[in-house]
This record gives sequence, structure tokens and C-alpha cells, in this order.
Amino acid sequence: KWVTFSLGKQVGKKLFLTNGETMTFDKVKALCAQFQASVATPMNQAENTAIQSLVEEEAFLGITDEEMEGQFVDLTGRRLTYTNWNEGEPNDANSREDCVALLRSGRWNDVPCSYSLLAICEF
Ligand code: GN1
Ligand code: CA
Ligand code: CA
Repeated sequence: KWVTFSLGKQVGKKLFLTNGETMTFDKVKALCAQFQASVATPMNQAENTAIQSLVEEEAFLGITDEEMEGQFVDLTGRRLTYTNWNEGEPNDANSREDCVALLRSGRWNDVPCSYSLLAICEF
């Protein structure tokens, strides 16, 4: 039996697409911008599940608290209306976690932006 995985998932009007590569948050932003897309940002449970279906390890979400510590916003600067933090997160471990990883479980964890995680864009 073949194990298959998918590189894209449509939910409503959004399409989430990954190139299967891992990279730092800045590089994910640049990659998505190249396609007039943005970094995957789940607005609800259905979108979170769609992104999760593309993730084998961890992927960056388009969410940071780089501007103001503890104040997580999307890449347009808007406060979040949907979150799915893992227990104990966000914890800004070592005072240097300003980016957000979607874990295999679908839960979120704040991590260093310099980490190398799966790139997923939304169109
Ligand atoms: C990880 O490895 P550790 O325990 O210092 C994680 C943190 C989590 C923490 C939860 C880079 O930190 O973001 O909050 O586990 N670090 C990374 O226990 O993923
Ligand atoms: Ca932080
Ligand atoms: Ca954390």
C-alpha cells in the first residue's frame, strides 16, 4: 500500500500550498510574497485542520509577536480571533520565541523565528 501526501489543500476560498521545504520564517515570508501569497494563517478550526494535513513535522504560521512581546498578530498586524495554543504556550522560551509553529497535533507553539520549519503559503 502506497503512502501518499498532498502539497495543497483547499478550504473555502483559501488554498494552502507547500513546496515541501523547510526554511526560516523570513524566507517563508519572502517565498510566499514572490507569489503574491501570504504565510498560512488559520482563521478557524477548518483552516487549521487543512494546514495540519500538509504538515509532517512542524510548519510556520503567519503569526508573530515581534512587534510587541506577548501580543500575537497576523502579518497584516491584526489581533487573532482564532488561536489553538498547546498547553503552556505561548511561553517565549529563552525570551526569543516570536514566531509560531503548527505542531503535528495541530496545536500551536511559539518558537524562534530563526528555526527552520516547513513553508506553507495561502492563496
Ligand atoms: C521546547 O526544548 P525546550 O523544552 O527548551 C520548545 C518551546 C516549547 C517547549 C515546551 C524551539 O523548548 O517552544 O515552549 O518545548 N522549543 C522549540 O515544553 O521548539
Ligand atoms: Ca515572543
Ligand atoms: Ca514555546
